[in-house]
Amino acid sequence: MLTIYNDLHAQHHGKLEMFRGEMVPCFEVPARADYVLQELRARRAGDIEPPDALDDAAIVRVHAPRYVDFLRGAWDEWVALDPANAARDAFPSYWPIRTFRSDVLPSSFPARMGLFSYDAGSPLTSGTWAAARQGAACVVTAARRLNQGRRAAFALTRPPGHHAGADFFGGYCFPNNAAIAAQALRDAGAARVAVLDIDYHHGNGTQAIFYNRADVFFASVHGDPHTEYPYFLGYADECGEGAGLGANLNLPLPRGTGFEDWRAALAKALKAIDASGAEALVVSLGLDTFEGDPIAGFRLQSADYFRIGEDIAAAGLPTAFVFEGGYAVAEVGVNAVNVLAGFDQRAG
Ligand code: Q9C
Ligand code: ZN
Repeated sequence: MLTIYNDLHAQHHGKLEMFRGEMVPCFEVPARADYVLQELRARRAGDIEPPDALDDAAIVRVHAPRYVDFLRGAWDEWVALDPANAARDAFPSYWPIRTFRSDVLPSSFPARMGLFSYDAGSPLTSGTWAAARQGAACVVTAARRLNQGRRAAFALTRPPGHHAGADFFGGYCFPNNAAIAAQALRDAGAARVAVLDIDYHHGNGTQAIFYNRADVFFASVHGDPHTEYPYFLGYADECGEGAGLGANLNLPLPRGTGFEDWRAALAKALKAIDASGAEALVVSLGLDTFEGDPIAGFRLQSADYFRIGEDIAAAGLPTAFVFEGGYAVAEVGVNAVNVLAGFDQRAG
């Protein structure tokens, strides 16, 4: 499989995240992508290329311009608040929850940090924008390679993307890479595109971006939001709205679910994607479904990831894989490349 690698990913390097009243070391670390790259090389899993150059137009196709402007300047504004901030990552402290206004764009940077986020677990660092922007370039390049006739491509990038909405960050995500990829495929001529999200956590950002659209079908298999992050979206009764009614499928599963039940849910998602008439597929490839993941609760084993790749290949669609979560750092490379190898073997 062709890999488009984000060579700038390590510029996003959060130190600590807020967890239950204390700051703990980040789970979303540069080593995650390093392990995947190392495994791709060790197994000679295909060519590894940098992305084509990108302006921000593809990002603004799915994100609000004022949010993109905010991300672009956020680090400099953070340091301008206090030169000592250069030594610590930026976090929000205030959020405009129900009854507050979100139409006003306050000049205060801490206020805008809250306006454009929904959790305190996603540090913004000096190189977040550089890394994130190059990540968008990776997914647009992957989409381009599909249009040039490739059966599949893998965007190896971080930070991940699927929790980011049109105008907010959260869940370690800033731009929504999968949404940018899906939109790029639409813009290049695919009449309908599907996003299959197999990260442990519901892809709330991707769902929200496409919720009222019929042209991008979203299907997700994830931990039940009653008990699992992101808690406030991802329930089975969310089916899309307006023109998008019927183009959203959530398959929440209880914490502790093993591969047999998980695979049955994947089959349902793939059946729905087939029925949607999608001409191309974007896979939000989270590996935090692994039994050893430190922040998630499913019980998949490394060998199961081959079967996942095979099942996805059987859908027969041009497929862009986008790297999302997966925090068992030492195993994330093996598990990711197992999916790609299973896909390649089945796709031939
Ligand atoms: N102490 C992705 O997998 N909070 N994001 C977990 C851990 C947020 C996960 C708390 C999890 C976000 C892309
Ligand atoms: Zn996740």
